Amino acid sequence: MQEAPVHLPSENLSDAILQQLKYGLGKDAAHATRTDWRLALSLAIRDRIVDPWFASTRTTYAKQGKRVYYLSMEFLIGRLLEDAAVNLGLMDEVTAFFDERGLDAKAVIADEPDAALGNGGLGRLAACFLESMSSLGCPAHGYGIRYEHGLFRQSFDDGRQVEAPEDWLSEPHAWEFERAEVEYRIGFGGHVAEENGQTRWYPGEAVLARAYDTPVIGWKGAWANTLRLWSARPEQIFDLSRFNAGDYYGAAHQEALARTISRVLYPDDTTDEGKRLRLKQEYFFTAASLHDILRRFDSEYDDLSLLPEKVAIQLNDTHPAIAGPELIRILHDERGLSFEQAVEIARGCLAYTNHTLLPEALERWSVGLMAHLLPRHMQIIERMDALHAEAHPDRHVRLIDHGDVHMGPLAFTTAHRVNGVSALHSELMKDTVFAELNRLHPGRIVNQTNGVTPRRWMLSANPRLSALITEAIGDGWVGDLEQLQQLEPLAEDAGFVEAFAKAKRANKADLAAYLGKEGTGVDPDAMFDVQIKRIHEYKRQHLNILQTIALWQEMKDDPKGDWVPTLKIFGGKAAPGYFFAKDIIRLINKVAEVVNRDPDTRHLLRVAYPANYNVSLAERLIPAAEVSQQISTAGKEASGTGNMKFALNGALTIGTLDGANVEIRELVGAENFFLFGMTAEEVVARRQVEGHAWQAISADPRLARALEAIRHGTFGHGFGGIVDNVSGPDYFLVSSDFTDYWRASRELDAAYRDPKAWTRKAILNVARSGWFSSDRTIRGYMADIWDAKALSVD
Ligand code: B1N
Repeated sequence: MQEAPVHLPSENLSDAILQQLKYGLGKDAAHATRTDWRLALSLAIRDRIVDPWFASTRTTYAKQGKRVYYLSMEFLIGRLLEDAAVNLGLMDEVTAFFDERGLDAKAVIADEPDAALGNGGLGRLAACFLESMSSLGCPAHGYGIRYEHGLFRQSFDDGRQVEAPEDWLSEPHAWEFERAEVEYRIGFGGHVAEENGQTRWYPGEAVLARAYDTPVIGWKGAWANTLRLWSARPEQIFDLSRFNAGDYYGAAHQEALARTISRVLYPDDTTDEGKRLRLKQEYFFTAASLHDILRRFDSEYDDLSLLPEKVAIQLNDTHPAIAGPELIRILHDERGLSFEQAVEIARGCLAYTNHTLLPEALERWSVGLMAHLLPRHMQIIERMDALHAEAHPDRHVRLIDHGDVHMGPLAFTTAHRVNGVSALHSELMKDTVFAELNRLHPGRIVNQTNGVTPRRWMLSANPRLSALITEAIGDGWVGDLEQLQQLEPLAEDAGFVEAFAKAKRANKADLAAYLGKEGTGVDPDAMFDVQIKRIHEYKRQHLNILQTIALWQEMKDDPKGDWVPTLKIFGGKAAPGYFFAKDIIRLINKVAEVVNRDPDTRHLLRVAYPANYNVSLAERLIPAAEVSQQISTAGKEASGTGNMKFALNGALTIGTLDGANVEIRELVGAENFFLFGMTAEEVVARRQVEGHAWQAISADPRLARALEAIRHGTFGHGFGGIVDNVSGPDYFLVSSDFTDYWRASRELDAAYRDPKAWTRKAILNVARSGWFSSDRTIRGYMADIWDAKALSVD
């Protein structure tokens, strides 16, 4: 943690950086390391955020605006320096400052650790939303956990994923302000007592939640919100009597236990392990956030019935769903409202976003565990369950079923709005997991299709394309992404088409140089085909690698054929306990080894799998991509957000009708999108066909041959699990979709052979992707869910 700057920020950025280096860090320019420069720059930029940040807070108080609270277990924020510099319009000055000193600004920026306080799309969405809420002037706080260790670091050993702890806080962190005075006591366990007709919970143990604030500055620096993360501390630092008795371990026990709560991010993406610590984490940050929200409310108003008018609380999936019972507990037990009033006010404030329909990802907690850790909340859940059953006696929705508390239905019944993250996903929610609840509460489910912030995913990640766009249509698109539509006519302009292709080629050359350093020599003129996301059977990286194997085999048959030289890039981590996904990783790495050294084909096909995919690597890969692989089994990917980033950066999608792919295809045009595969409905029907995988393999000799090569050890051994799965149960229908995927892949090759026509399609993808800005998404939440108004500093 850095000390607060001792000097007022200088007007001139160069002077401010030098001042911070000297007075903030105590370093002389002659001896400054890259990290010193990075910190000095960060502190100088942070200084410029403070005034707009204070002004935003003052404005919200003065105008008594409705505040939005975004509760999320994950904020995958990545690096913050460039975001801030870009939003404040300081990038040119920053580059000039380091140029003058013979230093590389890019390297200084890349020195910042990538804050990986999230697993994947859900956490990155929260980060894009924070930036958009600031850019729009929506008064908001993000609330989450200040994990000491973010998502594990991935490396490969003989193709196998190896996990190492991530340690971002071991380096100085320039962005946060520790708030030692903002600390809440969070209880667990204990017992519940009735006193004078009032119910009181007496926790058996407690930890302290301490606040750490990171300002989030919006576009053009006009507004800034706060990301407040909680860190767990013991109530008592250590047990002095035990220490004095020589029991050093015992003395430190309490502290270790407490700190464990904010120690590590759970590395699960879309599957949940029923772990007691996870439930503690969930309650810990939710309770601390609610205390904080109510403290702020109490400082302004004295009538609790105003709460829904002044406070909107968004639950990012069910991870903070204990907010319902906790808010009801506070309002009823502690503030004396009737149970019914408390439920009504809580529901008026709360809204819930569902991010997945995968059954294994729908959170449940055993009644025993819940009653043990949160006895009063368990009683409240039971009472709500009974009330719901009473109100709808002929229905079967239960919050508690087979000895488990179901967090989805709990979140649904304690929220006034429930939203899905793409049009298809929201419809499927109504038809499947929440069918019954949707009948009971028609209109409660709404859709807000995800989005991505153009400041990070275009302006900073792709400066070449950004400059080209700004030259063509001005810079209004950065704050209003739909303006990209003005590029449409330029798809017919030979000069623009050429400049666009040149920008993409330069991005590819940058990436080729980077991958070269990583060990995969690649040809920047090959077609760059990218699949980056968590490794999961439903995302079907194994479908992609099977197709790659089949392609390699055909190339080997006919190396003189008219092939499109292709670079297949994979990136992504598997949950450490997800062994099938780890086998897929090893298979991709082993295929890469074989294919990359094959003298017959190495000029035609390469496979690259850079380790430790994270936000910063995505920022390198996406601007250089030409093909975006979005090939999940239809009905399984709730939305996707990578798919939007690719289209926005001019990659063409090969994909299924799943999640937001459906909307991408509608907007960019079917002729600019390579569709394949079964629809969600067909998927359900296909699973009923006896021997579907075997039938598909028998009908497609390419697929049969690729599977045969794996079985015979062409890529080493130990892949029987994958082959058996896709030839047998094949729940994710890899085999059944293979033939159509092959067809679409070859159509893609054919299209790539005509560079002008390809670039035209790429330009149309960019021009028609404006709708996927997270600004649009946040406006939707503000209007349909939060009833919140944007403010501006006068
Ligand atoms: O949320 C993203 C979507 O774009 C993706 O399609 C979706 O898969 C992703 C348990 C999850 N759904 N569920 C999770 C993450 C962590 C965890 O412990 C579930 N992530 C998604 C944004 O809407």
